[in-house]
Amino acid sequence: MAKNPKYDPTDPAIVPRFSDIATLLRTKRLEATEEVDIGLCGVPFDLAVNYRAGQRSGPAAVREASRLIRRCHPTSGIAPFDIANICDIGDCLINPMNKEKSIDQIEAYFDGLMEKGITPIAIGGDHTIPLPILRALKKKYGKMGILHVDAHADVLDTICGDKINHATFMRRAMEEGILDPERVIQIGMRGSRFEPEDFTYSLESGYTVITMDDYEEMGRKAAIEKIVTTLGDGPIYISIDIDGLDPAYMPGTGVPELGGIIPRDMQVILRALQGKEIVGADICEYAPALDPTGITGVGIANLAFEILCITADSLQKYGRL
Ligand SMILES: [Mn+2]
Repeated sequence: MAKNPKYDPTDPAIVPRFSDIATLLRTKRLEATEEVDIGLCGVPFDLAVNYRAGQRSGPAAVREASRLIRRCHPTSGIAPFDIANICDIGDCLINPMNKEKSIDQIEAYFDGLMEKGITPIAIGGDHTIPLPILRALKKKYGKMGILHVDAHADVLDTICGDKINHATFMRRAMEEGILDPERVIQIGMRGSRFEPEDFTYSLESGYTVITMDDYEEMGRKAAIEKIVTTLGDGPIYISIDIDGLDPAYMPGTGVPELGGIIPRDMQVILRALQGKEIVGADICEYAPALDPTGITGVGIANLAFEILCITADSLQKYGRL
């Protein structure tokens, strides 16, 4: 199999998994330059959660869990490292003493990636980080569709009087004209609510919402059809709050909710996005201190590989390599 001459991935068939320094999906650790097509990066920010913190340690733990990942997708056959120049470009700088400065730093960092033509796949960090990421992407792509996987709709106006935190990004992004509401799909919503109206903003804005009750009624196949149809044509972003998945499989998160998406279904849903114009993605809310077995980190590394495969394929299809 021909390898991209620009890139020599670390092959676990040659270099043992337990050796060397850990990187995201075993890619080379390189600076974010114009040579990079897809930048895997960490955003170690957790200053805007209202319950259990520790998501700042997510990127480092996903690097360790990435040791398991191989080079080729088992179902699609996509070998992303043969298609695109994919690197671990390190972590976005944040200020652990200042939320507002950190949000600005994150936006500026992703502005820089856009200028260099790098498609980002970010590992959080709490679920505030999609807002500054999407602000940067909007300057390049305009309004986007989004697949938002989460136990919570993240459309509250405020928590404790605060407007930018891990429960508000899907509202702020709409207010700021970042999202095309007709191409917004939210899936996985469940759990007790603050108020009966917690989801009203989603519905009034025209988002398509598949709660876990809906998902169980309609089944995976029909849900995938709805996701694919809603996202339609044009640029899409993928944001996974890991609490969208069932805490039996993904316990290492700040706000676990019973009765979520199982990892197998999440894999199949992501595979169904092959062919879409994917412009960026994140997986957030992993708190390794709450993950004693490390299984959440392993799950996230595998979901990041799923996203990487469809993203590399997308860049090739849309002529962005
Ligand atoms: Mn969330």
